[in-house]
Amino acid sequence: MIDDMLRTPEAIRDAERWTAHNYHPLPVVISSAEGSWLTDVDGRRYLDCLAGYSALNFGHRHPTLIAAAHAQLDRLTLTSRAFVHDQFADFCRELAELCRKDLVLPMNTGAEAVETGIKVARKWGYQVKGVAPGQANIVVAEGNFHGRTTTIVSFSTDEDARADFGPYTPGFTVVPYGDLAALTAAIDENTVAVLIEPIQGEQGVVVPPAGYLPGVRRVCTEQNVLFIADEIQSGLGRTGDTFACDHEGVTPDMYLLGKALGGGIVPVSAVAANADVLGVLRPGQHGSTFGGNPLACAVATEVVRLLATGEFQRRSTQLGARLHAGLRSLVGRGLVAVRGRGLWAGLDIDPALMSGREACERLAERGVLAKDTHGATIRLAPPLVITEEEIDHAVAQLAAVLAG
Ligand code: IF1
Repeated sequence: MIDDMLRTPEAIRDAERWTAHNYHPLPVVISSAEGSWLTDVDGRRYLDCLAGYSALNFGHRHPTLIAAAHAQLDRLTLTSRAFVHDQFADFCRELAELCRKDLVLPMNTGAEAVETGIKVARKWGYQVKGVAPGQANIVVAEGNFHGRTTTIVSFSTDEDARADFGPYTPGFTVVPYGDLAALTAAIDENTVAVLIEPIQGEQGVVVPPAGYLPGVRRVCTEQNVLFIADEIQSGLGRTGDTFACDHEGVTPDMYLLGKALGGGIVPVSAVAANADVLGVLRPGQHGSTFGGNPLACAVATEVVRLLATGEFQRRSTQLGARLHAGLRSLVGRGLVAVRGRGLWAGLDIDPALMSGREACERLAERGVLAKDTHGATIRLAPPLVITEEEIDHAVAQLAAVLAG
């Protein structure tokens, strides 16, 4: 009887009726959220261990970010880049300073930042490095995920993401992730950039071997190739540092940022690089209707200020140690392997027990929301505002699911 009264099944049917089926969401219908907690249409509460794929690093509706959005909504929301607005300079300056770079180019989605990085690297290659016209190539990694545009899926190694979207964009060389020798061998006189995730998110939170990122940095410097770090998911506090590259003291030539930069409120992405790179762009050569809009800048400036304190990076380090200790205790008790850094973990479940999807369905029944990546792998990426007790609760629910 109570099930008949639940609004969830009806809300799911309505959603499925009117949308393309490019997702297979868990059967939960969220209606409100605060901090690390979500509430569904029937009043059930869930601990959020996905955080919008790291777009909600500061939790749902962080008061500082919501206040910035409310204030800006009552003043100015959009001008286009045909004019300047009074939120723009602060955002670009403060983000550039956080990245220790000269310049920032604001966009909206992560894929737009990636596409911007590809275009800028190619133009830099022709105009600065002297690569023959139309010959630029970019080295990328197996298991990459950089977004869903036709150019980006052209170099994906995930058939689900790539199949039947051709003809594909040329100019990309795929090498095994973490293999510095293969990456070095793939660089030739036409290589303008290496584009990698410092930790591969969708592949299952894959941390490269120690020394790999410093090696990529060294080889790119030696070969006059731009090192582009896609920190859209790994950046902005997720791994315990401001950027995942920081963990090994590596500074890329270009940061690609997104997700949490928008505070979980508006889509905000950006490319940060020095003037010798971003300076290749002239008016009319690249742009976006919403890129750098006043509302986005107002929220993202407060995001940068939250990160400038180091508080969230410390939380991610300290609470991440607690999370990983708890997860490691489950290896051999249903988990095969645990990977990750900070408040970010990829878990390989014993495939004989259940799939990642099934594990996430059972976790949802226990009030914890997470997302599988592939096969029997799930990722945990809670908001960085999560508490020790909530971490212990999530690990306990996972242990119960694995114990059957
Ligand atoms: C989906 C995955 C995660 C990203 C990195 C660029 C982008 C993403 C490292 C593009 C986006 C999102 C896309 C979303 C689910 C999610 C995802 F499962 F698809 F792969 F997080 F792992 N670089 N990742 O992770 O940013 O254009 O989406 O703003 O497409 O289902 P976007």
